[in-house]
Amino acid sequence: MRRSEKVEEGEIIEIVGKRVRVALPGGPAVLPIRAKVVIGDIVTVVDDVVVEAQDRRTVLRRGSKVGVREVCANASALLVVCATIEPPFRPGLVDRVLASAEEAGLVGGIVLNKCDLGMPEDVLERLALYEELGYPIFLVSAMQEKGLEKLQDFLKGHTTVMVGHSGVGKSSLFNALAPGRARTVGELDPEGRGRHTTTGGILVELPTGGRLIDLPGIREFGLEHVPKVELRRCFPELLPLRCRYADCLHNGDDGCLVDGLVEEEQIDELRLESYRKILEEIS
Ligand SMILES: Nc1nc2c(ncn2[C@@H]2O[C@H](COP(=O)(O)OP(=O)(O)O)[C@@H](O)[C@H]2O)c(=O)[nH]1
Ligand SMILES: [Mg+2]
Ligand SMILES: [Zn+2]
Repeated sequence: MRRSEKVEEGEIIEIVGKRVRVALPGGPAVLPIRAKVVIGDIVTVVDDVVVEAQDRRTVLRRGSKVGVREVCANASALLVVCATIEPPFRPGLVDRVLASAEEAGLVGGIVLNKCDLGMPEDVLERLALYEELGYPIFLVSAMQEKGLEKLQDFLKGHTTVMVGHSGVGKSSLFNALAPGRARTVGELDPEGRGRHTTTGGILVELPTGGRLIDLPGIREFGLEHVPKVELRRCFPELLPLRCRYADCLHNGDDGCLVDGLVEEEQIDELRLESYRKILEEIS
């Protein structure tokens, strides 16, 4: 007769090649997986094997040309990390990430890093717009460890995912927020290739409170998984619009109010451009 099974509940805190590091009641362990899991998943572990992911409160997805992937589970906030310069601020990427946050039901926000290099006027103007839309903005310098208090205050209440283009200072910021959990600075992000998982993601508890997920494998943030009519919900300024048709996609068709509102500067032109560009990518 088979001896009784050991059943535990754990949380996926790191992807280690084809295995995962799981936080278990008795401490973390690297275990094999028999189910599709992502960082942040609460899982059932039977006899030291991850057999099942439990129901998720949230799931963050990202689309790309090769399909849609789940990147992490149970997060509550998504911050896009940008730089003042080097690399330049890219509103298109910011819009995509914020839209992904809306879609996943996460609180979206922006971290502007490298503030020690000066603050370009046009970037500040863009940020004022995002702030008006309700997104929290954090101005920091990871290198000089400046501006971190306000960010840490925000992080306290959340499990936060940080994404951003290579070179903006994600690893530096991660190291400043979670000392001792060193991420390599100045390294190009690998593209995730794991069959079941993303490459190299990690979830850590912050000494100042809250939890942080670093997902280095992410370069694109497509929204191919969002139905066309749902994309409107991912842009808060489009929500109150009452065009002639209730299912108006705001692409300038008969009876659409959007272009008029852009003209009146009630809706930002670049935001609308981002929306329409994403809309076009959704088949
Ligand atoms: N001036 C300045 N440089 C920074 C800052 N944060 C990171 N860097 C530099 O930017 C480069 C990329 O940083 P890294 O953390 O690897 O970015 P990642 O690719 O987003 O993980 C490195 O040369 C860092 O030293 C900052 O706050 N100010
Ligand atoms: Mg990095
Ligand atoms: Zn419309």
